[in-house]
Amino acid sequence: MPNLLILGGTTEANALARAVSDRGIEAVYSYAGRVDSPRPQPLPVRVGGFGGAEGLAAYIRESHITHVVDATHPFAAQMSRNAIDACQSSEVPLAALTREAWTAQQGDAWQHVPDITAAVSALSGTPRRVFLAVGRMHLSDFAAQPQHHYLLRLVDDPEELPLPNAEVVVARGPFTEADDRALMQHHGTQLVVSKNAGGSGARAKLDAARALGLPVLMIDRPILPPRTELLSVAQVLDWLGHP
Ligand code: 3Y8
Ligand code: NAP
Repeated sequence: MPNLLILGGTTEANALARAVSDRGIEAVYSYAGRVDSPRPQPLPVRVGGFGGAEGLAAYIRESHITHVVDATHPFAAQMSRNAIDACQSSEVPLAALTREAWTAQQGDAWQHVPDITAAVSALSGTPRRVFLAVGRMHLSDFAAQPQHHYLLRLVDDPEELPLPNAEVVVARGPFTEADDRALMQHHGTQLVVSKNAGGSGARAKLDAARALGLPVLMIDRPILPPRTELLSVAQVLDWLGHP
């Protein structure tokens, strides 16, 4: 009988947690502890870092974990790298539950940049009204371009902001196109900045941008070392031998 560790924090991780719980498979769901009140889960939850790859390997051994599913966000690159190292050293099978990158469709006006630093550079120039929908953790990078009027969407109310000209919407996804369209029209958005998260939980702003004829600055996801990558809960259950 498997004893599964789910590295969570995404819509897909939550769907997996429900399926695993429904089947009575022993599992624990792990959050980093990034937000004040993470979504409750139908599984036992642990919150906080493990202490690097070594700490994760120790956790796997001490908790007699038999399988690890890395269902973290494509930009949670450090966690994913640690999972690969820790599962290698503790000889426990690892699979990633991930989602295809978004690709531009007819009517999209995307400019791709390789990472957050390149996105900051691409924002040089005259002031614009920018919907900076990349969360909180990298906001200080964008302080290099203070000239814009930013619309920020954050999961928790921020203590202070590193941007002089910004308004904050406190909301957690999944979001809808209608709401994102209304939000962007109300703000007078001229440019949307987005991570290429993939999945359904954050794509509303891209559909709204297309509908409004707005350009998108699309930040490509970090490159990860090779690992087993699955694209659905069903594939994970098969991988666990629990279809
Ligand atoms: C703590 C756990 C669900 C899962 C919800 C998904 C979808 C909605 C869209 C926008 C983009 C952003 C952000 C986003 C989305 C889902 C999913 C997703 C983007 C929660 C959650 C945790 C986090 C952490 C948080 C980051 C931030 C990123 C906000 C839970 C709600 C911008 C990523 O304040 C902070 O420190 C926030 C940190 C990492 C990125 C950043 O750099 O700030 N996610 N998000 C997880 C943990 O502690 O382990 O409470 O549910 C989960 C979700 N956020 O169905 O309910 O699956 O991707 N999360 C991005 O894509 O750019 C918002 O606003 O359009
Ligand atoms: P990260 O930069 O890859 O990870 C940094 C460190 O945070 C990791 O080394 C680990 O600490 C800890 N950590 C990350 N995810 C963890 C988890 N699920 N359980 C336990 N510890 C975790 O990660 P991040 O980008 O900050 O993402 C943190 C969480 O937010 C993840 O659950 C991710 O799925 C979720 N999330 C992130 C984004 C995003 O845009 N980055 C978007 C949506 C959701 P130790 O080294 O001490 O073990």
